[in-house]
Amino acid sequence: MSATNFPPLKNDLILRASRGEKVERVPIWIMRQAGRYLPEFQEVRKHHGFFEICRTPELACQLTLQPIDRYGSLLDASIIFSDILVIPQALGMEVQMVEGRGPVFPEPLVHPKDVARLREHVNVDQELGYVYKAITLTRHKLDGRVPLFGFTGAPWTLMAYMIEGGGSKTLSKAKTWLWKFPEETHELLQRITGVTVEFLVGQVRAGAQMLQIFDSWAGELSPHDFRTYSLPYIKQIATEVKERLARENLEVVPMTIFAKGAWYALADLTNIGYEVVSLDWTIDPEYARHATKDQVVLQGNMDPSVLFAGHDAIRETATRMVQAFGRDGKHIANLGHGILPTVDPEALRTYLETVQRVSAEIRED
Ligand code: 1CP
Repeated sequence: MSATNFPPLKNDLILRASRGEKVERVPIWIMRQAGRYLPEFQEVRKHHGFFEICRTPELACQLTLQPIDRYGSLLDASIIFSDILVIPQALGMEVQMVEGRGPVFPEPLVHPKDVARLREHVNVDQELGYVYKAITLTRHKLDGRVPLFGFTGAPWTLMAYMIEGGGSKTLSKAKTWLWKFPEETHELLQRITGVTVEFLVGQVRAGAQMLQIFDSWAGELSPHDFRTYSLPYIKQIATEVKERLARENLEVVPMTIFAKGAWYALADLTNIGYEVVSLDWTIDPEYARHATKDQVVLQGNMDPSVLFAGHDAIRETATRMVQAFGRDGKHIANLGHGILPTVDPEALRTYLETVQRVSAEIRED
């Protein structure tokens, strides 16, 4: 299937909002919107392994479309079904998805000498070509209903997984590297950054219309360590991706940074090449506007757990959120982190409906 001649886009609300244009209502999508809370996802998962799905373009496409088919015009974007851990795999590490535990690396990096185990030269297009194929297929199958996000993990978050060997409460092993082996840490982060730039450009070439970088573990770092070990690479990614896209005559797509927990870094995340800064629920919208000097579009940020509290609580919290971000636009609604696996899909519907209704009302006033 060709990465050209895609069907025309019928809903470009999120693209216009990302570029700071005044739009008729707040666009909305949900982090991890294709996932375990959907019975139709569980059904497919019964028959296929997680990474098998990621590597099979037809299956990845099918799962990407599930929330779009279910919620119809209530969603304004789709995100390709994949995982941030495909980059460590492309670097040569084994990652397994273990039932009830999540991702597990059987042989994590223990000491900087283990970095020699990583592939020296990664042919990203070859290793991750299955993601590109899934993106191209999905762009055709979406038939222009909504734009498609490509994504990746930020270098710090990926490095942390590669050292911890999976999820972790303290990240003490990964953090120890920062202070004990700072030079080797920078070398590793730089290698991950190079692969990431290549991967993001490839996703746009394949048809991705926006890009999001997930720094899910940013909030585990002190402000000093975030500025030393995460921010420079996040910045390099945006700069190089945009230069490369322009040079290759590809669309210079809007980019979103989600540095979860890094409320202290909002000013630093402004004007480093990202049009959109995604907020977790601990950040007050007014504070975020002030810290970013109103120079970026803000995304977020309802606490995902509100979706367990019943339809009234969802409506009340969603209304307050839309109002707090204000009537001047520059807001893309989402949750403050990924949707949780035990949420009732109808609770999500109430959230989506409320945001669309309230945001259209306040723009009309
Ligand atoms: O619609 C979508 O958003 C689906 C695509 C998607 C995305 C954007 C998946 C599918 N994973 C991700 C990103 C991702 N993966 C992040 C960044 C976002 C975040 O902070 O939540 C992270 C940290 C991961 C790593 C990961 N993969 C975890 C977290 C483990 C931990 O505790 O640290 C888990 C549980 C996974 C598996 C996974 N990825 C995606 C799904 C649907 C699943 C569940 C797998 C299953 O079926 O068992």
